[in-house]
Amino acid sequence: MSKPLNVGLIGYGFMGRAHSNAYRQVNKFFPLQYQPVLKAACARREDKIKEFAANWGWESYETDWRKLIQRKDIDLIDIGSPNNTHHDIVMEAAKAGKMVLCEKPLAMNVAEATAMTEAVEKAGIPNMVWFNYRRVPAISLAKQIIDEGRIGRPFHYRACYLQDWTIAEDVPQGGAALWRLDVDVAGSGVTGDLLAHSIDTAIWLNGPITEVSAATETFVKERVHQETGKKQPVGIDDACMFLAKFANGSIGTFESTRYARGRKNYNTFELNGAAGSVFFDLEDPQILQFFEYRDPTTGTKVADHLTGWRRIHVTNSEHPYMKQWWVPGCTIGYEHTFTNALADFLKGLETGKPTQPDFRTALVTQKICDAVLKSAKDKAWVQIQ
Ligand code: SOE
Repeated sequence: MSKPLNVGLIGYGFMGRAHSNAYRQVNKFFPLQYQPVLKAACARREDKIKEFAANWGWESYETDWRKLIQRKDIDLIDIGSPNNTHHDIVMEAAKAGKMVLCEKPLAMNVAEATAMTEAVEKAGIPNMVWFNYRRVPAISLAKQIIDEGRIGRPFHYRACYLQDWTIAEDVPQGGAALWRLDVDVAGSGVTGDLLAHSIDTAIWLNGPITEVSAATETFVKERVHQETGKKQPVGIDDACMFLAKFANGSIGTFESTRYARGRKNYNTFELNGAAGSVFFDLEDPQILQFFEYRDPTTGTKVADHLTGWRRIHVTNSEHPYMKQWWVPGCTIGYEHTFTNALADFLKGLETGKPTQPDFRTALVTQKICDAVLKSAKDKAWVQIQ
Protein backbone atom coordinates (compact mmCIF):
# COMPACT_ATOMS: atom_id res chain seq x y z
CA MET A 1 0.00 0.00 0.00
CA SER A 2 1.81 3.18 -1.12
CA LYS A 3 1.90 6.21 1.16
CA PRO A 4 2.44 9.62 -0.47
CA LEU A 5 4.96 11.82 1.37
CA ASN A 6 4.69 15.49 0.42
CA VAL A 7 8.12 17.09 0.27
CA GLY A 8 9.04 20.76 0.63
CA LEU A 9 12.62 21.44 -0.55
CA ILE A 10 14.51 24.61 0.39
CA GLY A 11 17.35 25.52 -2.00
CA TYR A 12 17.90 25.19 -5.74
CA GLY A 13 21.69 24.88 -5.98
CA PHE A 14 24.02 21.86 -6.10
CA MET A 15 22.19 20.04 -3.30
CA GLY A 16 18.74 21.11 -4.50
CA ARG A 17 19.48 19.25 -7.73
CA ALA A 18 20.98 16.17 -6.04
CA HIS A 19 18.01 15.87 -3.67
CA SER A 20 15.39 16.51 -6.39
CA ASN A 21 16.96 13.74 -8.47
CA ALA A 22 16.78 11.37 -5.49
CA TYR A 23 13.08 12.12 -4.90
CA ARG A 24 12.34 11.40 -8.57
CA GLN A 25 14.38 8.18 -8.72
CA VAL A 26 13.92 6.42 -5.37
CA ASN A 27 10.62 4.60 -5.93
CA LYS A 28 11.69 3.49 -9.38
CA PHE A 29 14.60 1.51 -7.93
CA PHE A 30 13.70 0.69 -4.31
CA PRO A 31 10.54 -1.21 -3.26
CA LEU A 32 9.17 1.23 -0.65
CA GLN A 33 5.76 2.06 0.80
CA TYR A 34 6.46 5.78 1.09
CA GLN A 35 6.27 7.67 -2.19
CA PRO A 36 7.86 11.14 -2.09
CA VAL A 37 5.77 13.77 -3.88
CA LEU A 38 7.65 16.83 -5.22
CA LYS A 39 5.09 19.18 -3.67
CA ALA A 40 6.97 22.50 -3.35
CA ALA A 41 10.43 23.99 -3.86
CA CYS A 42 11.42 27.15 -2.06
CA ALA A 43 13.98 29.94 -2.37
CA ARG A 44 14.06 33.75 -2.10
CA ARG A 45 14.82 34.35 -5.80
CA GLU A 46 11.38 33.86 -7.52
CA ASP A 47 12.84 33.75 -11.03
CA LYS A 48 15.35 31.07 -10.06
CA ILE A 49 13.01 28.88 -8.01
CA LYS A 50 10.22 29.07 -10.63
CA GLU A 51 12.60 27.79 -13.33
CA PHE A 52 14.08 25.16 -10.98
CA ALA A 53 10.63 23.89 -9.95
CA ALA A 54 9.53 23.61 -13.57
CA ASN A 55 12.73 21.82 -14.57
CA TRP A 56 12.60 19.19 -11.81
CA GLY A 57 8.82 18.76 -11.74
CA TRP A 58 8.01 20.36 -8.40
CA GLU A 59 4.23 20.93 -8.29
CA SER A 60 4.57 24.44 -6.80
CA TYR A 61 7.11 26.89 -5.40
CA GLU A 62 7.39 29.32 -2.50
CA THR A 63 9.72 32.27 -1.87
CA ASP A 64 9.33 32.27 1.94
CA TRP A 65 10.38 29.13 3.85
CA ARG A 66 8.18 30.10 6.82
CA LYS A 67 5.11 29.97 4.51
CA LEU A 68 6.31 26.59 3.15
CA ILE A 69 6.53 25.13 6.69
CA GLN A 70 3.02 26.38 7.54
CA ARG A 71 1.52 24.62 4.49
CA LYS A 72 -0.82 21.81 5.62
CA ASP A 73 -0.03 19.79 2.48
CA ILE A 74 3.70 19.45 3.37
CA ASP A 75 4.89 16.42 5.44
CA LEU A 76 8.67 16.76 5.16
CA ILE A 77 11.02 19.75 5.00
CA ASP A 78 14.35 19.17 3.21
CA ILE A 79 17.03 21.80 3.84
CA GLY A 80 19.49 22.22 0.95
CA SER A 81 20.25 25.89 1.64
CA PRO A 82 23.45 27.40 3.18
CA ASN A 83 24.59 26.45 6.69
CA ASN A 84 23.48 29.68 8.41
CA THR A 85 19.84 28.92 7.49
CA HIS A 86 19.68 25.41 8.98
CA HIS A 87 18.99 26.37 12.63
CA ASP A 88 16.01 28.68 12.16
CA ILE A 89 14.34 26.41 9.57
CA VAL A 90 14.71 23.30 11.76
CA MET A 91 13.32 25.06 14.84
CA GLU A 92 10.20 26.16 12.88
CA ALA A 93 9.78 22.77 11.18
CA ALA A 94 9.99 20.98 14.56
CA LYS A 95 7.38 23.34 16.02
CA ALA A 96 5.12 22.52 13.03
CA GLY A 97 5.70 18.77 13.49
CA LYS A 98 7.28 18.30 10.01
CA MET A 99 9.86 15.58 9.31
CA VAL A 100 13.27 17.15 8.61
CA LEU A 101 16.16 16.25 6.32
CA CYS A 102 19.13 18.60 6.54
CA GLU A 103 22.32 19.05 4.55
CA LYS A 104 25.70 18.83 6.33
CA PRO A 105 27.14 20.21 8.42
CA LEU A 106 24.09 20.23 10.69
CA ALA A 107 24.70 23.78 11.95
CA MET A 108 27.12 26.69 12.31
CA ASN A 109 28.27 25.49 15.75
CA VAL A 110 27.52 23.13 18.68
CA ALA A 111 25.09 25.52 20.39
CA GLU A 112 22.85 25.62 17.32
CA ALA A 113 23.20 21.88 16.65
CA THR A 114 22.30 21.02 20.24
CA ALA A 115 19.14 23.18 20.16
CA MET A 116 18.12 21.67 16.80
CA THR A 117 18.66 18.10 18.03
CA GLU A 118 16.67 18.71 21.22
CA ALA A 119 13.85 20.33 19.22
CA VAL A 120 13.41 17.43 16.76
CA GLU A 121 13.65 14.87 19.57
CA LYS A 122 11.08 16.77 21.69
CA ALA A 123 8.75 16.97 18.66
CA GLY A 124 9.38 13.27 17.97
CA ILE A 125 9.86 13.89 14.24
CA PRO A 126 11.89 11.66 11.89
CA ASN A 127 15.17 13.37 10.95
CA MET A 128 18.37 12.69 9.02
CA VAL A 129 21.49 14.59 7.92
CA TRP A 130 22.68 14.07 4.34
CA PHE A 131 26.17 12.67 5.02
CA ASN A 132 25.80 10.93 1.65
CA TYR A 133 29.19 9.19 1.53
CA ARG A 134 28.03 6.51 3.98
CA ARG A 135 25.87 5.33 1.06
CA VAL A 136 28.71 4.84 -1.37
CA PRO A 137 28.46 1.03 -1.73
CA ALA A 138 32.22 0.61 -1.28
CA ILE A 139 32.13 2.59 1.99
CA SER A 140 29.12 0.59 3.22
CA LEU A 141 31.07 -2.57 2.32
CA ALA A 142 34.02 -1.31 4.41
CA LYS A 143 31.59 -0.99 7.34
CA GLN A 144 30.42 -4.59 6.75
CA ILE A 145 34.01 -5.89 6.58
CA ILE A 146 34.92 -4.07 9.82
CA ASP A 147 31.78 -5.34 11.58
CA GLU A 148 32.71 -8.88 10.44
CA GLY A 149 35.93 -8.45 12.45
CA ARG A 150 38.16 -8.69 9.39
CA ILE A 151 40.26 -5.68 10.43
CA GLY A 152 40.74 -6.84 14.02
CA ARG A 153 42.28 -4.55 16.59
CA PRO A 154 42.50 -1.11 14.88
CA PHE A 155 45.74 0.86 15.07
CA HIS A 156 45.55 3.70 12.49
CA TYR A 157 42.82 5.71 10.74
CA ARG A 158 43.99 8.04 7.98
CA ALA A 159 41.62 10.44 6.19
CA CYS A 160 42.15 13.00 3.45
CA TYR A 161 39.70 15.33 1.70
CA LEU A 162 41.43 17.41 -0.94
CA GLN A 163 40.07 19.87 -3.54
CA ASP A 164 41.61 22.73 -5.54
CA TRP A 165 38.87 25.24 -6.51
CA THR A 166 39.83 28.27 -4.42
CA ILE A 167 43.54 28.70 -5.28
CA ALA A 168 42.93 31.79 -7.45
CA GLU A 169 43.09 34.97 -5.33
CA ASP A 170 40.36 36.64 -7.41
CA VAL A 171 37.74 34.03 -6.49
CA PRO A 172 35.28 36.17 -4.50
CA GLN A 173 33.56 35.15 -1.28
CA GLY A 174 29.81 35.09 -0.54
CA GLY A 175 26.74 35.08 -2.75
CA ALA A 176 24.69 32.15 -4.06
CA ALA A 177 27.62 30.20 -5.55
CA LEU A 178 30.47 31.05 -3.18
CA TRP A 179 28.80 31.23 0.25
CA ARG A 180 31.15 28.46 1.39
CA LEU A 181 33.99 31.03 1.45
CA ASP A 182 32.06 33.44 3.67
CA VAL A 183 32.51 32.51 7.34
CA ASP A 184 29.30 34.34 8.34
CA VAL A 185 27.30 32.00 6.09
CA ALA A 186 29.33 28.77 6.23
CA GLY A 187 30.51 28.88 9.87
CA SER A 188 33.90 27.48 8.87
CA GLY A 189 35.86 26.45 5.77
CA VAL A 190 37.10 22.95 4.96
CA THR A 191 36.46 21.80 8.55
CA GLY A 192 32.65 22.05 8.35
CA ASP A 193 32.41 21.56 4.58
CA LEU A 194 34.78 18.62 3.91
CA LEU A 195 36.20 17.24 7.17
CA ALA A 196 32.64 16.91 8.51
CA HIS A 197 32.23 14.18 5.86
CA SER A 198 35.53 12.54 6.83
CA ILE A 199 34.63 12.69 10.53
CA ASP A 200 31.14 11.25 10.00
CA THR A 201 32.62 8.35 8.02
CA ALA A 202 35.40 7.83 10.61
CA ILE A 203 33.09 7.66 13.64
CA TRP A 204 30.77 5.29 11.74
CA LEU A 205 33.62 2.95 10.74
CA ASN A 206 36.01 3.29 13.69
CA GLY A 207 33.91 4.55 16.63
CA PRO A 208 34.09 7.64 18.84
CA ILE A 209 36.89 10.22 18.77
CA THR A 210 37.93 11.31 22.30
CA GLU A 211 40.38 14.18 21.65
CA VAL A 212 41.93 16.20 18.81
CA SER A 213 44.91 18.43 18.12
CA ALA A 214 44.66 20.64 15.05
CA ALA A 215 46.26 23.27 12.86
CA THR A 216 44.50 25.40 10.25
CA GLU A 217 45.68 27.86 7.60
CA THR A 218 44.06 30.59 5.48
CA PHE A 219 46.23 31.07 2.40
CA VAL A 220 44.27 33.95 0.80
CA LYS A 221 43.63 36.46 3.57
CA GLU A 222 41.31 38.85 1.70
CA ARG A 223 38.68 38.32 -1.03
CA VAL A 224 36.12 40.60 -2.67
CA HIS A 225 32.67 39.96 -1.24
CA GLN A 226 30.05 39.35 -3.96
CA GLU A 227 27.38 41.32 -2.08
CA THR A 228 29.43 44.40 -1.15
CA GLY A 229 31.91 44.36 -4.03
CA LYS A 230 34.53 45.32 -1.42
CA LYS A 231 37.66 43.39 -0.40
CA GLN A 232 37.04 41.81 3.02
CA PRO A 233 39.12 39.60 5.32
CA VAL A 234 38.61 35.86 4.81
CA GLY A 235 37.44 34.22 8.04
CA ILE A 236 37.42 30.58 6.96
CA ASP A 237 40.05 27.84 7.25
CA ASP A 238 41.37 27.07 3.74
CA ALA A 239 43.18 24.05 5.08
CA CYS A 240 43.01 21.99 8.24
CA MET A 241 44.93 19.04 9.61
CA PHE A 242 44.32 17.27 12.88
CA LEU A 243 45.43 14.32 14.97
CA ALA A 244 42.74 12.29 16.69
CA LYS A 245 42.56 9.74 19.49
CA PHE A 246 39.80 7.11 19.13
CA ALA A 247 38.03 5.48 22.08
CA ASN A 248 39.07 2.06 20.70
CA GLY A 249 42.75 2.96 21.22
CA SER A 250 43.60 3.69 17.59
CA ILE A 251 45.03 7.04 16.48
CA GLY A 252 44.11 9.08 13.44
CA THR A 253 45.26 11.78 11.06
CA PHE A 254 42.87 13.98 9.10
CA GLU A 255 43.86 16.44 6.37
CA SER A 256 41.74 18.71 4.18
CA THR A 257 42.39 21.62 1.84
CA ARG A 258 41.01 23.41 -1.20
CA TYR A 259 44.62 24.07 -2.34
CA ALA A 260 45.73 20.63 -3.53
CA ARG A 261 46.26 21.39 -7.23
CA GLY A 262 44.79 18.54 -9.29
CA ARG A 263 42.70 17.04 -6.51
CA LYS A 264 39.01 17.57 -7.31
CA ASN A 265 36.99 15.52 -4.81
CA TYR A 266 39.75 13.41 -3.34
CA ASN A 267 38.05 11.92 -0.30
CA THR A 268 40.03 8.95 0.98
CA PHE A 269 40.35 6.89 4.13
CA GLU A 270 42.46 3.96 5.27
CA LEU A 271 42.06 1.84 8.41
CA ASN A 272 44.91 -0.46 9.49
CA GLY A 273 44.23 -3.25 11.97
CA ALA A 274 45.99 -6.37 13.23
CA ALA A 275 43.98 -8.71 10.95
CA GLY A 276 43.65 -6.49 7.89
CA SER A 277 43.29 -3.06 6.31
CA VAL A 278 40.85 -1.24 4.06
CA PHE A 279 41.45 1.74 1.74
CA PHE A 280 38.91 3.84 -0.22
CA ASP A 281 39.32 6.70 -2.72
CA LEU A 282 36.23 8.64 -3.90
CA GLU A 283 37.99 9.43 -7.18
CA ASP A 284 37.88 5.63 -7.78
CA PRO A 285 34.50 5.08 -6.11
CA GLN A 286 33.63 1.57 -7.34
CA ILE A 287 36.70 0.06 -5.70
CA LEU A 288 37.32 -0.92 -2.08
CA GLN A 289 40.86 -2.06 -1.42
CA PHE A 290 41.12 -4.77 1.23
CA PHE A 291 44.23 -6.41 2.67
CA GLU A 292 43.51 -9.63 4.54
CA TYR A 293 46.22 -10.90 6.88
CA ARG A 294 44.22 -13.28 9.07
CA ASP A 295 40.74 -14.77 8.62
CA PRO A 296 38.78 -13.75 11.76
CA THR A 297 36.57 -16.86 11.75
CA THR A 298 39.29 -19.51 11.35
CA GLY A 299 42.11 -17.38 12.74
CA THR A 300 44.15 -18.76 9.85
CA LYS A 301 46.89 -16.46 8.52
CA VAL A 302 46.82 -15.93 4.75
CA ALA A 303 49.87 -17.68 3.28
CA ASP A 304 52.72 -15.15 2.99
CA HIS A 305 53.15 -15.66 -0.72
CA LEU A 306 49.42 -14.97 -1.24
CA THR A 307 49.05 -11.79 0.78
CA GLY A 308 48.29 -8.66 -1.20
CA TRP A 309 45.76 -5.83 -1.51
CA ARG A 310 42.52 -6.99 -3.10
CA ARG A 311 40.71 -4.51 -5.36
CA ILE A 312 37.04 -5.31 -4.80
CA HIS A 313 34.86 -4.00 -7.66
CA VAL A 314 31.81 -3.16 -5.57
CA THR A 315 29.11 -3.88 -8.14
CA ASN A 316 27.91 -7.38 -7.25
CA SER A 317 24.29 -7.86 -6.18
CA GLU A 318 25.65 -9.04 -2.81
CA HIS A 319 27.25 -5.64 -2.27
CA PRO A 320 25.36 -2.86 -0.38
CA TYR A 321 22.59 -1.19 -2.51
CA MET A 322 23.83 -2.71 -5.78
CA LYS A 323 20.97 -5.16 -6.39
CA GLN A 324 18.65 -2.16 -6.63
CA TRP A 325 20.60 -0.67 -9.55
CA TRP A 326 22.06 -2.57 -12.54
CA VAL A 327 23.70 -5.94 -13.25
CA PRO A 328 27.05 -6.93 -11.71
CA GLY A 329 29.94 -4.96 -13.16
CA CYS A 330 27.82 -1.91 -14.00
CA THR A 331 28.76 1.13 -11.95
CA ILE A 332 26.79 3.91 -10.23
CA GLY A 333 27.69 7.54 -9.52
CA TYR A 334 27.79 10.42 -7.03
CA GLU A 335 24.07 11.17 -7.33
CA HIS A 336 23.09 7.59 -6.43
CA THR A 337 24.47 8.07 -2.91
CA PHE A 338 21.61 10.51 -2.24
CA THR A 339 19.00 8.09 -3.64
CA ASN A 340 20.47 5.28 -1.48
CA ALA A 341 20.32 7.56 1.58
CA LEU A 342 16.73 8.60 0.87
CA ALA A 343 15.73 4.94 0.40
CA ASP A 344 17.14 4.13 3.84
CA PHE A 345 15.29 7.07 5.38
CA LEU A 346 11.97 5.98 3.82
CA LYS A 347 12.62 2.37 4.86
CA GLY A 348 13.15 3.63 8.40
CA LEU A 349 9.72 5.31 8.33
CA GLU A 350 8.21 2.00 7.21
CA THR A 351 9.95 -0.20 9.77
CA GLY A 352 9.94 2.33 12.62
CA LYS A 353 13.74 1.85 12.85
CA PRO A 354 15.13 5.36 12.15
CA THR A 355 18.05 5.54 9.75
CA GLN A 356 21.43 7.11 10.51
CA PRO A 357 22.98 9.67 10.67
CA ASP A 358 20.20 11.45 12.55
CA PHE A 359 20.63 14.85 14.20
CA ARG A 360 21.96 13.30 17.44
CA THR A 361 24.75 11.58 15.48
CA ALA A 362 25.47 14.68 13.38
CA LEU A 363 25.77 16.63 16.63
CA VAL A 364 28.77 14.44 17.51
CA THR A 365 30.44 15.46 14.25
CA GLN A 366 29.60 19.11 14.99
CA LYS A 367 31.28 18.77 18.42
CA ILE A 368 34.41 17.36 16.78
CA CYS A 369 34.46 20.16 14.17
CA ASP A 370 34.15 22.82 16.89
CA ALA A 371 36.87 21.11 18.96
CA VAL A 372 39.18 21.04 15.91
CA LEU A 373 38.73 24.80 15.34
CA LYS A 374 39.25 25.51 19.07
CA SER A 375 42.38 23.33 19.15
CA ALA A 376 43.84 25.16 16.16
CA LYS A 377 43.12 28.52 17.80
CA ASP A 378 44.46 27.51 21.26
CA LYS A 379 47.30 25.38 19.81
CA ALA A 380 46.39 22.62 22.30
CA TRP A 381 44.71 19.21 22.49
CA VAL A 382 40.93 19.44 23.04
CA GLN A 383 38.75 16.75 24.63
CA ILE A 384 35.48 15.88 22.86
CA GLN A 385 32.56 16.53 25.27
C1 SOE B 1 32.43 21.47 -1.78
O1 SOE B 1 32.98 21.73 -2.94
C2 SOE B 1 31.50 20.26 -1.86
O2 SOE B 1 30.50 20.54 -2.74
C3 SOE B 1 30.92 19.97 -0.49
O3 SOE B 1 30.11 21.03 -0.05
C4 SOE B 1 30.09 18.69 -0.59
O4 SOE B 1 29.57 18.37 0.69
C5 SOE B 1 30.99 17.57 -1.07
O5 SOE B 1 30.26 16.38 -1.14
C6 SOE B 1 31.57 17.92 -2.42
O6 SOE B 1 32.25 19.15 -2.32
